[in-house]
Amino acid sequence: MTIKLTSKLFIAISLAMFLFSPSHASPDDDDYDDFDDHDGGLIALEFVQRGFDNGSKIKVRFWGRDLDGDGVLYSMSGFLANNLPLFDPASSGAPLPVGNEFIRVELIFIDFFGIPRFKQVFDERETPIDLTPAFSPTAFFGFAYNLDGGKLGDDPNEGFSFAPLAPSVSYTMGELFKNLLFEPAPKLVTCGQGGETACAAVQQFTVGDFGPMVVNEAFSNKRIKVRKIKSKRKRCEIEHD
Ligand SMILES: [Ca+2]
Ligand SMILES: [Ca+2]
Repeated sequence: MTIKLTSKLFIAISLAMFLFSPSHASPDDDDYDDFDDHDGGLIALEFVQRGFDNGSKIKVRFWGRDLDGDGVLYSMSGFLANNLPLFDPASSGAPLPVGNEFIRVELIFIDFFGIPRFKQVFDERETPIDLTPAFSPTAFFGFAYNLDGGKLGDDPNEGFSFAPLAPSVSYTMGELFKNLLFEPAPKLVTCGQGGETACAAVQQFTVGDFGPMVVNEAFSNKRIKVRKIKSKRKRCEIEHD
């Protein structure tokens, strides 16, 4: 068995263990106003990804700090950093940088797989991203966005992996994570390319005889325009529109 297959099998087994794990934080958490921004370095951004079939969309808000000042808001669990390159046959297999600059992300899925709406919250203050190579409930967390005011996912070094999310859903975007999708899904590309390509995927799993099985999936190739979160009032408008 190749390293690639071994790694995939390991991830499949690991994901199965956490398929039905509870949310990392209460979906009703509403403490984002408590963020300390005394140094003015708080990054508070939001976007909506559209372009899925049947009008499905995802609303996302996230908070973080560019701690190393490299102009990229970056987060990569130790598990992903060490295993993600192995999925790419053209890759040298070198680990990605491990680290976390994320504080919190809120995701609202609308009209996916017969579910009108569900919300998922990840908060690093409650469930820290595991920076060790070992598997943990945050092992599939990864994110990279160039803080140049541009779109998210239109550069090959960008993307994210938000998983596992209840109810047994993963949300993956960008070329950086193109090899993370469970097959037979297509490889992800940078957003906005034409044809039958996709830059983002939502996959829903169930437990099969040999590990997780994809039971539903949806794709989008819509570019993601990122905006600053300006006020609580605006936040509420978005939540209830
Ligand atoms: Ca950074
Ligand atoms: Ca970009």
